[in-house]
Amino acid sequence: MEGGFHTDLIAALVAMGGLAGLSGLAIYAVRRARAARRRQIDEEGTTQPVARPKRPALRPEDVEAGSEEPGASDEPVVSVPAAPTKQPSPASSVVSREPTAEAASSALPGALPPKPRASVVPLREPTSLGPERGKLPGAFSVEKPRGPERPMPAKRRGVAALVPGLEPTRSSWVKRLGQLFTGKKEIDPELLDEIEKVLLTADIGVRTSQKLLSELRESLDRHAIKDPAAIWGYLRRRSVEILTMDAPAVDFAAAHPFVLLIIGVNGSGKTTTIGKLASKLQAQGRRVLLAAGDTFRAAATEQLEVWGSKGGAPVVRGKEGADPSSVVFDGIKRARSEDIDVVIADTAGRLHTKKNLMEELQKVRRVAGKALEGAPHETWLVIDATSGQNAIVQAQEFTREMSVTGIVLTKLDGTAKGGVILGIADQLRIPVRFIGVGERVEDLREFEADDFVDALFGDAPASAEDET
Ligand SMILES: Nc1nc2c(ncn2[C@@H]2O[C@H](COP(=O)(O)OP(=O)(O)O)[C@@H](O)[C@H]2O)c(=O)[nH]1
Ligand SMILES: [Mg+2]
Repeated sequence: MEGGFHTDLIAALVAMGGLAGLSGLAIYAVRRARAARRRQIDEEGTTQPVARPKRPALRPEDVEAGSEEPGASDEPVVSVPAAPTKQPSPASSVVSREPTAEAASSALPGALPPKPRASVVPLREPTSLGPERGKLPGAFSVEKPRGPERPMPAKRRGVAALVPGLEPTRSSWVKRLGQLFTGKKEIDPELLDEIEKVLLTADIGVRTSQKLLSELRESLDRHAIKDPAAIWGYLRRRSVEILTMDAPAVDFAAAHPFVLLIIGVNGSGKTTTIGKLASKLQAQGRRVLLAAGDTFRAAATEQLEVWGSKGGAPVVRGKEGADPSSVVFDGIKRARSEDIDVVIADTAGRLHTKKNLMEELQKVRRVAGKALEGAPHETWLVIDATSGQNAIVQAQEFTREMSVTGIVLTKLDGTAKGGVILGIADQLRIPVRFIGVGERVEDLREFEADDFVDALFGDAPASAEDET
C-alpha cells in the first residue's frame, strides 16, 4: 500500500517536473526570439524580417535582463529618420521607444517630432554605444535620455547657459503647461480650459493670454492644429513672434560718443545693469564714461563709482540733490573732449512725486541733446521681472511719458514671473535689449528671442523629473 503510494508520488513528481521543464523551455525560447528581434531592429533600424546573423548562445543573464524590460512587447517599433529632430544625430543614435508615461513626461512636448511614436536620441560618443547597449537594449529603452551626453552645437550652448537663470519660471507655469500635453493624444475642451488657466496665471497679462487663446481656438476651428503637440509648437512659435521686433540692432558705433540713457523705478536694477554693460563694452575695446544722474541718493553714485573703478571707466558725478540733467550734460561734454566711445547715464527712479520724475527725465533728454545733437541715441527702461504684472503697468506709465527704445528685464533668475516678458513685448512693441539672470557681469545677456524661448520652453527634462 505504502510502496504503491510512493510509486504514484514519484510518477506525479516526474510528470510535474517534465511539465515545468517544458514550459520553462517554451518561455526561454519566446524570450530569446524577442531579444533577437529587438537586436535586429536596434541594429538595422527595420522591422522587416531579414536573415539573422549567427549569434553566440544567450546567457541566462541576457534572458533575465530582457524579461525585466517594462516596455517589452511584440508591437513593431517605428524608426524615425533623424531629419525631424532638433539635434541632428552624429554617427551614433539609438531609436528609443517613446510613449511610456515616464519617458514621455521627461521631455516637454515641444521636443517631440511630428509623429510622437519614437524619437532619435543622440549619444555623444560612438564609444558609449557599447556599454549603453549592453545595459539598455536601445529600441526598448524606457530610461530617459541622459542630457549631458547630448552633443551641443554653439547655439545650443547659448541656450543652455540661459536655462539656469530661467529655472524659476521654467519650473512653474512652463512646467505646468508642459504637463498638460504629456501623454495627451487628442485635443479636448478640458485641455483648452487647462491651457487657459495656466496662461492666466503666468504673468503674461490677461490681454496677451486671451489673444493667444482666441488665436488658438481659431486655428483649431480651421483644423490648422490637430493634436496637442501642435498646440505646444504653436505656443512656442507665437512666443518667438511676440518677442521678435522689427527693430535694428543697437550699434554703439553709430555715434561718437554714443549716449545711452537708463531709466526705471528705484531698485529695478539700473545701476547694476549699467555696471555690467560698461564691463561688456570695455571688453569689446570701447572707452566708456558713466554719468551718475541719480542724484537723489548718494549711495547710487558710490555704487556707480565702484562699477566704474572695476574697469577703469571715469564717473562724472554731481553733488547730492544736484540737477541730474547738468550731470549728464557734463558727462557728455567730457566724453567728447576725451574721445570716449559710449556714455551711459544713470538716473533716479524716484523723486518726490511721479510727475516730477517724468518731467526730470524729459529734461535730461533735452539737455543731453544740447550737449550732443541726436543724444540720447537710445533710452532703455529697466524693469524688474519680480514685479510681475505690475511691470507691465510700470512700463506703460514710463513709455507714455518718455520715448523708450529698449527694455532691460532684470532679476529673471529670482522669479517665476518671467512670463511678464511676453506681456511687455506684446503690449509695448519695444524691443527687449538685455535680460538679467543673476548678479555677475555675464548674467546680463543680450536678448535673442529664439534662444530665450528655447531656454524657457526647452526640450530638456523639466516636467516629471522633478516630481518623482
Ligand atoms: N538676482 C539678480 N539681482 C539683480 C539683477 N539685476 C540687479 N539686481 C540686484 O537688484 C538690486 C537693485 O539694483 P540697482 O542696480 O541698485 O537698482 P536701481 O535702483 O534701479 O539702480 C541690487 O541688489 C542688484 O544686485 C539680476 O539680474 N539678478
Ligand atoms: Mg541705482
